[in-house]
Amino acid sequence: MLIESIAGATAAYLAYKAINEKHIKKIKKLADDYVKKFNKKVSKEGSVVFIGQTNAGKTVYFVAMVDQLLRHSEGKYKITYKDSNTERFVIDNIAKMKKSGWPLHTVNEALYEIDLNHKSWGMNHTGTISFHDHPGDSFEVAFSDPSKKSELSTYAGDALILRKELIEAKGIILVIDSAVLHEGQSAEFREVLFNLTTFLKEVAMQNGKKRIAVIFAKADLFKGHTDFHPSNVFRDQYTDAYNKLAFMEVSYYYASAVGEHIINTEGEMMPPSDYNTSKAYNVIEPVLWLLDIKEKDIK
Ligand SMILES: Nc1nc2c(ncn2[C@@H]2O[C@H](COP(=O)(O)OP(=O)(O)O)[C@@H](O)[C@H]2O)c(=O)[nH]1
Ligand SMILES: [Mg+2]
Repeated sequence: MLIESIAGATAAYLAYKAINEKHIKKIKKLADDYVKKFNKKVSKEGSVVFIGQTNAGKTVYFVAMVDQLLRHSEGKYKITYKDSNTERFVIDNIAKMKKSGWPLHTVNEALYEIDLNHKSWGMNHTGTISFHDHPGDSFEVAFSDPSKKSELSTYAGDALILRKELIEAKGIILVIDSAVLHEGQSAEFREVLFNLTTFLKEVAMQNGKKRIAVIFAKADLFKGHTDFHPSNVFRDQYTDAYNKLAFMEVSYYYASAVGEHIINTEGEMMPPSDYNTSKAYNVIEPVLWLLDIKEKDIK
């Protein structure tokens, strides 16, 4: 474990340097070596991949999305769980939410994948949606300022894999907590966004444009706040990130995986006791757009 994290950290440190030198190929090679050496899990090339800060709402969004995709397929497309672990993860977490609970925070690293098969122009296409769940803050490690981080962070190897997955992705789903935008300036969020979007711009310049769906999650928290528009706040307060994302093909969505919430007797915010994913909104549109099944909404 220690050897692994040191090797991962060294590789990730080299990758940080490579980022500064703007060598996307080099990062990929370092990640490939690391994956091979330690037999690491990595999402299938050409997948739609999920990213976002810890607590942004990725797990809740992913399980609601899969559940809604299953309900709405109606012959337009077919959903297949890649493995029983993914199926169990989705079913267990949806069951938990139906009992007015939230999914547990990630304890073990896991890769959850589903295939989405659809027909267009008489041809069959399969897209894979990958949710690579990391315990801890590999996203933050991957995109925080390298000079401020210990080179020997346990998550450095994961951070390297995350970059490789972004380079190889067909499309990206970036989940942002709307509450973080609503609360105002966050230095940590700003830094992570700056580094992430610098990286994505570089990927776009070197490997070509790809689609990214930015999800402002937990919209139900701001029901009735008609003057709060997360995409405007994002554009006005994180202008650098907004401009860099424009090097990709970007679409913004304001979404809720629960549709509405309740406050329980302990004063905690929970999914309603009659929860089902038909109440969720903007949870399948982004992925259908990323996989070319649905046109981007005209707003
Ligand atoms: N009100 C509301 N809260 C949410 C929603 N999604 C997530 N949350 C809250 O945010 C927490 C973290 O969500 P989670 O999906 O585990 O975040 P992750 O760390 O990005 O996977 C949950 O425990 C909930 O408290 C949502 O759609 N609405
Ligand atoms: Mg999670």
